[in-house]
Amino acid sequence: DSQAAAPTALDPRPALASAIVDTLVHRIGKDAQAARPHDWLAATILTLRNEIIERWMESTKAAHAAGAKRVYYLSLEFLIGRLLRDALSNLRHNDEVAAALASLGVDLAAIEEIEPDAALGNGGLGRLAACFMESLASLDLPAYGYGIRYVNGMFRQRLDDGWQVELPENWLAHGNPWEFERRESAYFVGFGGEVTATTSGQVHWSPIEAVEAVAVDTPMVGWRGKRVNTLRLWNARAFDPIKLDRFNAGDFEGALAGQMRAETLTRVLYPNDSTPAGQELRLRQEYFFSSASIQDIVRRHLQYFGDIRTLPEKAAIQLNDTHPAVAVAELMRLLTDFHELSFDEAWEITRATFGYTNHTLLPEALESWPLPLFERLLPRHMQIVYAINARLLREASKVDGIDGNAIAAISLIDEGGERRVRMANLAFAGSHSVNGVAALHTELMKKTVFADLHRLYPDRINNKTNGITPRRWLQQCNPGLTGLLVEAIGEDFKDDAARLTALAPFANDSSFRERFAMVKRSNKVTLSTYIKDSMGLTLDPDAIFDVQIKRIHEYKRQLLGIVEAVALYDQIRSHPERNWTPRVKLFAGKAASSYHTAKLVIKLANDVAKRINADPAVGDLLKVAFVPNYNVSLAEKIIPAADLSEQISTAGMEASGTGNMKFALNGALTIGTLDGANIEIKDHVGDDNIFIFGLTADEVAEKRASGYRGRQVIEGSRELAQAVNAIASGVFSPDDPDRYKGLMDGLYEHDWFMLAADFDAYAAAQREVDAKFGDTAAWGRSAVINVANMGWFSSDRTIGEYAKQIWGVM
Ligand code: 26Y
Repeated sequence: DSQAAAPTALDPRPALASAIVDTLVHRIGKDAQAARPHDWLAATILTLRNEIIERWMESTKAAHAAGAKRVYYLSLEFLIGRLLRDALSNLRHNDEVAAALASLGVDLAAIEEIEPDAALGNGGLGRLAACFMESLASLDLPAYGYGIRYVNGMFRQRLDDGWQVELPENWLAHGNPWEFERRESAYFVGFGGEVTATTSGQVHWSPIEAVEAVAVDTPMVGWRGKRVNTLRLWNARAFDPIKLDRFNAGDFEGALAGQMRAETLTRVLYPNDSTPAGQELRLRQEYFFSSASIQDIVRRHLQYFGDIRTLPEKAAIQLNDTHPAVAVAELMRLLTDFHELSFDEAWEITRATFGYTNHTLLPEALESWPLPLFERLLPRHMQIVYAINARLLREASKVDGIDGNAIAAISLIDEGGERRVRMANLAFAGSHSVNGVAALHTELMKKTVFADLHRLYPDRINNKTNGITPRRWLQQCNPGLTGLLVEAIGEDFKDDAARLTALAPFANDSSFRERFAMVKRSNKVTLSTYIKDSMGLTLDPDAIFDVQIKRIHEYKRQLLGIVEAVALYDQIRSHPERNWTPRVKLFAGKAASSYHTAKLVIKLANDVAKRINADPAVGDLLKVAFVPNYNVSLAEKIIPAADLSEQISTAGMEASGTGNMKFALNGALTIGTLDGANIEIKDHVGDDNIFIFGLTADEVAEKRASGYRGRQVIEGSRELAQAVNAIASGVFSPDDPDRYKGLMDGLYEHDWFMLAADFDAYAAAQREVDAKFGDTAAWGRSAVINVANMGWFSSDRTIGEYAKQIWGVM
């Protein structure tokens, strides 16, 4: 609450403060005395929004006037997080607004903190889409993001006695001052029904069911407010919201059933990361948003350019994984059934317009739909898929070296067992560019999942190593480090992250390193306060902060980190006389609600933490914490405070990783495997400034092929055996001693993720970390060198490559 009085003529408040109060009064309907923090938040956003809207309109008009080609990023996920600080910082209004609010007795940081996190995504893929939107605007490229306006985004994670409990997160509870509903931009999206053809060959699809897709727009502000682009999210509505005849007959539920059914479509985000949802509702969501987006793109193109044949010259559509792959068939449908192009011409336009990005090679994450389901829901698209397939297989059969097995692998239809439509093959065939998200991942795409399609179209697969926006992931989340960088090398790096290389000489400047270390320590103190307040756990800010935060997944090997913590615990207890480096191990992340093993890993981390944190024999030498409800905002708090970044996936399994980039940019050293973008981080920061351990992707493949089992390795490693057996025998779960028996048996019997195989190398690398952390100068030098060399991982660089090499817009 504020003690501030309304401005008077005698005591005129600076313009901005008056504007905020004016908004508060006239838009929110409260005065400064009655306003609650949420009212101040809304008033601040609405005031700031005026400037954003003006730039937004200018950006749209300029693109129109120039007849510019537009980029369309189709993604079922946009993990954008909070927007106020982002907009304030990109518009360079932070200090002004903070001062204006302070004059009204309001703390900007406090209201920033109550803005809900827009969590319309699961993890890496969704956050990448958000970084890309910001970079597109920052590079002044006309672009639209298309997705779904989920009412319930990612679930909120609560821990009950260490077990994950999922709660709905209602991010729209207080309304959303950032969004604009565009009722005039609404489209018909049909499902089911049948397809008929006239004698003249005219095809007609009569859906049995339909919903209306209504656009809701959010402005995406680029760096220095150069440009504001649109994130267009679709809302589903019934055409006939209430059946009055039924209502009047007393059937209230029946009267509203259509509305309910339509709204269900955009109600929740599927909280599965890399484990296919498989349900009909998911396919409906995919088609709903793909169809609305393609209709919108085609309508805009015709309105501006008049001729559908020029679409590829004026529109580049990027598919964020296969989730929008049905858009390929939808564009084909519009071009052939409505714009009366021949199949061949439509296919050429489609392929020239689409690009497809693959984000995972995990076979279980590759989307495919049972053919009967696809056909029932999308009968016309099924026909189009068959037609595309016939053409594709005809082309393939003409190529030397493509045999029957290769044909079966290339086909859009998986014929092994229950017939299924392969969305990755559809996306591949329907695009002129197919890219991976890190160098290793792209090479593995060529060798594994897409080997046969690659032989057929050897020029199609290309690499675009991921990036992160340095605005959110350096400037906004780490003002302390940003200020120090400005003192050292000036402001240039803010416009071009590659200029961070100017920092390199400061690695050898001891007084700079001391100031750098002070910033890190201060960030650690801030995080410790948060953890103390939220979890009641006291941390030593001089300990090494060792952090693994990401979705919980077996291939990411949180279990390896936990087992190593147990081994370290055992070592500290056995050798208290040694000179141990105090360590805080932080974990955070969500598990898909149906992923039992991942949930058990969360419980184990909590059980281990409970026991270790309560053991006076280790005291401050080792603390373990699982921080609940990991999301973008929590990442913004944790990453600037990290000393050590854990990137320890089984080699060959993490397509890229992007958290790895955020940590290194904020001066943490990486301990990691030769996987995903870790390899490129190593190349940029240098071997001496990163801790690489473990099997390579090739070695993992060899071991798997040769029938590797964990047992031999565990029995040959005293440290590992002791830790695994302690966990298996219930040392950390005295209330249920067998809780982890199955989990540990899995390591003996299969160990698909090579935890045992990599354990000794990992433990040895951790002891190297300890030694280096004890050498303040050596650690500080490496940390500074990391920051200096991470500019290449800016998503501006990534988007520049997409723009030049895939989209043709730069
Ligand atoms: C099919 C459906 C259930 C599904 C939903 C979400 C499948 C996959 C996903 C999400 C995948 C994902 O987030 N992949 C990550 O993409 C990042 C951005 O490219 C990579 O950095 C990261 O390595 C990869 O796991």
